[in-house]
Amino acid sequence: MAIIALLHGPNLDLLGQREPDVYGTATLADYEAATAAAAAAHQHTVEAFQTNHEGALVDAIHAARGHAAAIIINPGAFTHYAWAIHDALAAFAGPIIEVHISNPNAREPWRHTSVVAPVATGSIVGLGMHGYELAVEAVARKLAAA
Ligand code: CA2
Repeated sequence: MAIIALLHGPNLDLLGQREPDVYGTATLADYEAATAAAAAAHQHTVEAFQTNHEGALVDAIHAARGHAAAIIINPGAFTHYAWAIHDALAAFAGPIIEVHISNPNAREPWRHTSVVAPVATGSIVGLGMHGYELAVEAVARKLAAA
């Protein structure tokens, strides 16, 4: 059994409250519950955290070092420019799955760059909640093979 850190960046606390055409109607609590259920099927535990502050997200990534076996992270808009998030993730030894609810590559050009992708084990975009369940499957398989 392993701990998976599920980390969400800015504005994702608004899920289900605005922009349902882009992000659907599920709330952040729904995402966390679906991820936890997928992890429980593999006897893993999810510890979820959301913040609107870059430094707090860096701190959460640091806290995962030596505590969580893997990170599933949706850094929100930090994805596109926050090199401090990149550097913090680079210092994490386990699998890192970057997840986006929408497909940033199909949206505005400034969303096409991810500074997180180069330090992620893999990235899953555009699949909504299913993307989080797939991220858990990927983590579970990586941890089983480790
Ligand atoms: O598609 C994703 O998961 C994103 O990470 C979401 C970020 C966006 O900046 C990325 O480019 C792609 C934005 C999250 C904002 O979420 C909201 C949800 C409801 C209402 C308003 C914002």
